[in-house]
Amino acid sequence: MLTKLSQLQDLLDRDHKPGKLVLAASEDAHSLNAVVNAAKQKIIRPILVGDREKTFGMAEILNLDISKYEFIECSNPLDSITTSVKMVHDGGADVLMKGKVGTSDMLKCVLNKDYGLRTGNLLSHFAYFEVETYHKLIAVTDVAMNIAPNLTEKIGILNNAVKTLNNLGIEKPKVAVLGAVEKVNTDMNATLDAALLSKMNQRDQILNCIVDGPLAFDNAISFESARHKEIKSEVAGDTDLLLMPDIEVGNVLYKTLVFFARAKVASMIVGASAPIVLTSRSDSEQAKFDSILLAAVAAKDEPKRRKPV
Ligand code: COD
Repeated sequence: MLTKLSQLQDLLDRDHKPGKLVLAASEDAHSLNAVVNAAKQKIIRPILVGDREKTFGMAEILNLDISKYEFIECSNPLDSITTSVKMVHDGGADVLMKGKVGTSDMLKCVLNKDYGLRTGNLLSHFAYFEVETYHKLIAVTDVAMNIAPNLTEKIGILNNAVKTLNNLGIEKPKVAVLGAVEKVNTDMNATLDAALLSKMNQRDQILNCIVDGPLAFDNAISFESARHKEIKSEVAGDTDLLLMPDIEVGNVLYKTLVFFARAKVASMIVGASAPIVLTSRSDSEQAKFDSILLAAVAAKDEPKRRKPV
């Protein structure tokens, strides 16, 4: 059972061959620090793409030696993203990472039909949290890419996250599909979708996990709360993955865990032809480092890279 994000390092093979990570718009202090740290620990080999003057100036202030890394000059962030995404598309790098660029600009480029990282599947965001008050790592999806997923998109988001957890060694993750209440309320769409997803799981239409919902947040993560409400569930109180009803709820939960609960987090985009480290600009250097680690583990588990479409 994983209880700390640092345990992800144990999942890299002893003879781990660091893959190439391309940092798009490298003029970002936290990202630069995290990438150099990950390179020193032989987790990845960096390629920096961005504004040379700003990147090297920042490295000097941070006392980082980036002289030995491959550097590609791009004068503006949009060029940096395009160059970086194309590089991963063409097989020149194994992992993409967002630097000082907007999330939606980055994602639009990733979804580009000609040179993006589409696979034909849905792409979604996966966040993995270490929360002091919970007994194991807990995943949350989707807090940053799919805005208001319909049932079909929720199935895609769920499958992406389950596959990621399976690759991290969690054979049958327990999935709580969240609603505001734990009973189906026909006026609350999230509870209807949750009930359908649970039934699809029972009927083997969604595999390799145990899905229950609707569950409210308290009974999803607390045995006491579930017992108090007399909820009989294999998932309640022992959830590995929280499936969010939409981006607003997900994003507020993400930031609440980080800012109020001081949780640690690693996150990435899954379902693309390569792992994408996509942290928010306000995330700490530690969150960026842990996200690189998570992506490196994910890249290792996909040796036969899915071809971009
Ligand atoms: N997976 C695969 N293909 C997708 C996905 C997806 N998740 N989303 C869209 N597509 C495909 C569509 O099928 C279509 O072919 C093409 O991409 C464009 O689709 P649009 O027009 O619906 O998408 P865009 O380009 O307008 O927007 C896509 C974004 C991911 C940019 C958009 O959904 C978005 O802004 N998401 C939120 C990002 C954000 O601001 N996050 C911040 C939180 S920190």
